[in-house]
Amino acid sequence: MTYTERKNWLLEQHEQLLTRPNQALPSFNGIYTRYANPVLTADHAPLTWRFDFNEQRNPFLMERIGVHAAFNSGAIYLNGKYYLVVRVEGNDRKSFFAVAESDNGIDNFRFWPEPITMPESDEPATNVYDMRLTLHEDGWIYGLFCVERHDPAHPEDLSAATAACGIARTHDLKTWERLPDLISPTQQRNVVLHPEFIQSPVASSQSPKYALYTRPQDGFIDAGNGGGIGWALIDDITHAEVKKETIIDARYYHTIKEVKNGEGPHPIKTPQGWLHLAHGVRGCASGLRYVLYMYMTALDEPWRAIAQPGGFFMAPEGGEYIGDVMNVLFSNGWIVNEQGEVFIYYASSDTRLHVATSTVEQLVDYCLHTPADGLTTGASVATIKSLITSNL
Ligand code: M1P
Repeated sequence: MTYTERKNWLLEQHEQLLTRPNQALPSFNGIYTRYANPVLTADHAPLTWRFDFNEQRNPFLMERIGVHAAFNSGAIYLNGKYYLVVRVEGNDRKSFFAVAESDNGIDNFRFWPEPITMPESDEPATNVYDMRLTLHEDGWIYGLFCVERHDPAHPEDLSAATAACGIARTHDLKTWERLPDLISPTQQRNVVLHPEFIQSPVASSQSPKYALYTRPQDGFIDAGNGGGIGWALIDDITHAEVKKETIIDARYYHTIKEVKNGEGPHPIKTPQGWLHLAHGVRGCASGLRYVLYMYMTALDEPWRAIAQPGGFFMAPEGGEYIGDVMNVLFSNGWIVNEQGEVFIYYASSDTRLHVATSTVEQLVDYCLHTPADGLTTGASVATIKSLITSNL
C-alpha cells in the first residue's frame, strides 16, 4: 500500500465506524433497552489526534499517539443535541476530557476536533476523570470530576494517590472556568452537583445553598469509614467546602454496594420524586464487581430516600465483562429529552461507552415497584413467594 492508499483506507475505515447505525436489542426485562454497538470506543478518537499526516515526517503513516479507551462520560442535552464529555484515556494512562455529539443519542457520535483544555487549580493534577455535568439553576453548566495526585505523605510509595473533587463551569462546553477544588475532611470521588438550590432548613432566612452528593473515602481506593453516598450543603460554589456531610444511601453487608458506592449523574426530577442512578461495588474472587443500581428521593427533600429497589439495575453482560478493568459497569451521564425518553450512558470495564434507553415513567415504575433488598436469604425467598401467590 502506498502512503496515499493507506491514508485513504484509514479515513474510510474511521468514517465507516463513526457512521455505523446502532440497533436496539430486544428487552426481556422491559425496564430498559440495550443496543448492539457501543456508542464510543477508543477507535472513535479523531485520526488527527493519533496520526501525523505528513509523509516526510511519517513515511509509514504510523500511529504516533495511542488512544486506549473512551468511557465514563458526563452527558447533557442542549438545543436538541446529545453531548457527552468523555473520559478519554491515552496509552500513557492519562485521562482527559473530550466532547462528542450526536443528533439522536444512540449513534453517529463524533468527537469535536480538539480535547478540552481544562485549566488547572492551584495545585496541578496528574490525572482527571469522570465528569458529572449539571446545568444548575444559577445558569452555569458545572463539571465536577475526580482530580488525582500523588500522595505527598508517601513519597516512597509510587502507587499512593489522593482523590479530590475538581470543579469547573462553562456555558458552551468549550471554554471552562476552573474553580478551587472542593475542600473536604476526607478524600472524595464521585461528587455530583444537585441541579437546584436548596433552602437551608436550619435558617430559612439564609441564602439558598448549592447541594452536593458526595462519596467520602478514607483512601484512594478504599471507602474505609466512608459510609456511602453523602449529602452536603455548600455556601459558596466558588470556594466549595464540605462542612457537614450526611450519608443518604448507605452501604450494607452482603449487598451489591457492600464495599463502596457512588452517585452517577445528577438525579432526574419527576413528579414522584428524584430518580437516582448510582454504582455499587462488592468484592469477589476475581476482584471488585461494579454494577449500577437506582433509588429515589423525595421531591422536596432530595436527601430523603423514598424508594430503594433491591439488587442491581444493570450488570455487565457478554463482552461488557471484558476490558481494562474487568467486571465493571459505571455511569456518570444520562439525558432526558422532551419526550421523557432517558438515555443512560454507561461504560463497560473502563474501556468503552454504551447507551441503554428507557423512559422516566418506566424508571419510576421500576423504583417504586421493585422489592427492596430484605438483607437475608430468608427475606428474598419470602418476597419471591409473595409474588408467586399474587400470580396464582
Ligand atoms: O475501575 C472502576 C472505577 O473505579 C473508580 O470508581 P470508585 O471510586 O467508585 O471505585 C473510578 O476510578 C472509576 O473511574 C472507575 O470506572
